[in-house]
Amino acid sequence: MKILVLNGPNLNLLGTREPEQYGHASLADVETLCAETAMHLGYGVECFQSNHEGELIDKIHAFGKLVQAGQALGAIFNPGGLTHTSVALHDAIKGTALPVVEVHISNVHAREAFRHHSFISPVALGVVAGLGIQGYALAIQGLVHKRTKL
Ligand code: CA2
Repeated sequence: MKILVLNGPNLNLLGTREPEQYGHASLADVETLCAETAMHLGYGVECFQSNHEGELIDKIHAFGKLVQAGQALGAIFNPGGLTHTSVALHDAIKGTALPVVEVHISNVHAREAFRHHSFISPVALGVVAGLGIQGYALAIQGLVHKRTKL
């Protein structure tokens, strides 16, 4: 049984710039943390990052089918800057009924006003923000708890 760890635009840059905002860990570190967290809960992960909205949508569609087939639990999703702009990602999550926990490394509500609105939150099971990369581990725990009542 798999959990999708989905990261959007520019998150491949983690660990290279803006450490005051996003810390020092790389995307590979995030993915290792997610794999270890999921493994302890009895799940596997598929990790995918893209800088392209359409590729993220295709992955959401594919995982929505896997969830319907009972082969995946849902997704942890940091949509990056697309959080604040993308009706298409909102529609993809809603249209596939993919269970998603939205994650942000930084506390988007303590930043610029344009980061305060999310198109993803209304179609997410829950939201984690401002807890650094540990938020990904907490999001996996939350997804498993909400979906299995573990
Ligand atoms: O806090 C988060 O996780 C964000 O989703 C990160 C996005 C930002 O647009 C959202 O408002 C909040 C930006 C991702 C870019 O990540 C970088 C990491 C290192 C260096 C440059 C960008």
